[in-house]
Amino acid sequence: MTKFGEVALVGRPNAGKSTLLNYLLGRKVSIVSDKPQTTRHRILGVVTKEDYQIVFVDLPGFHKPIYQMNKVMMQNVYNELDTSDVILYIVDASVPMGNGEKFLMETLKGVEKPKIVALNKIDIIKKSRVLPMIEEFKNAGFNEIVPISASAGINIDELVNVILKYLPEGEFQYDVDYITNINEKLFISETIREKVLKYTRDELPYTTFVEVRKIEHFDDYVEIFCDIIVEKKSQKPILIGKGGNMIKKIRKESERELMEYFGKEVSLELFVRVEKMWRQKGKYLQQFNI
Ligand SMILES: Nc1nc2c(ncn2[C@@H]2O[C@H](COP(=O)(O)OP(=O)(O)OP(=O)(O)O)[C@@H](O)[C@H]2O)c(=O)[nH]1
Ligand SMILES: [Mg+2]
Repeated sequence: MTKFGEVALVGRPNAGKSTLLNYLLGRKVSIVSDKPQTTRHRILGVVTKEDYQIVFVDLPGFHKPIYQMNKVMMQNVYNELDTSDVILYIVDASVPMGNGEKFLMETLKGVEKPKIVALNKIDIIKKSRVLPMIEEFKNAGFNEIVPISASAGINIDELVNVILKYLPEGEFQYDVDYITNINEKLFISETIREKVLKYTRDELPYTTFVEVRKIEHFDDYVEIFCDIIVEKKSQKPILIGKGGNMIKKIRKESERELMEYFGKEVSLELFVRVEKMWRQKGKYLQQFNI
């Protein structure tokens, strides 16, 4: 009998959910940054082995929503708490537990299904700090607590074994070679957004949206046209940079990564456009329901 199930990756922003998803898949499907609220979509990563298929679902970090965009993001998280078979709660063990973490912990207490805690980032903390945390989560009613490092790949095999203990029996629901729901267009926009997150600061990372306008495939190269949308006029020069150096850095690094993805040359054209309050507009928010 095979096993099949959906595992929700839940946690505070910046905990390392997307890093873990990419590690589990052995390839990048979900963008990562050191800024919170990087992931905006519900990103599937399917791991298929001979006797099991696990659908890992990467999600936006758990936060209090203010803008319409954040409400849509959080709705996806709540839905997933309902529909998944197993909750994988990823905690950044390298930072003290704040109120947001405590609130999430309380929320998860009310969810009646197998709940596994992954204490992440153990590569950068003292071992002596891990034990009391394990105790705390055990006392809070979580089924299993596994210390890991998603970026260094520590203890991930053990984590998968623990997940398998709780995964229901069932037939595979995806083709054995299916990996992710992130299509070409979304991969392009996410790659560019990752570079924006990497190089910009302050409010800009949270207020940009990348719209892919055109993708043209030629024999030996791909031509891509995108708009980077910002909310305020004053943000445009920041994104463009002195003499265009910021936008050039974003373009060059995105092109490099997209070349790997497409296996051929990529020519990327980026335009910066101002669109007030896009985070409140249905036209843009539709994109989050994938
Ligand atoms: N030292 C260390 N850093 C890590 C580890 N896992 C993730 N990180 C870093 O933590 C930061 C956040 O990682 P993400 O994977 O983007 O976190 P996330 O939980 O997906 O964040 P959101 O999408 O904002 O909810 C990045 O800078 C990662 O490189 C780890 O095991 N050890
Ligand atoms: Mg993420």
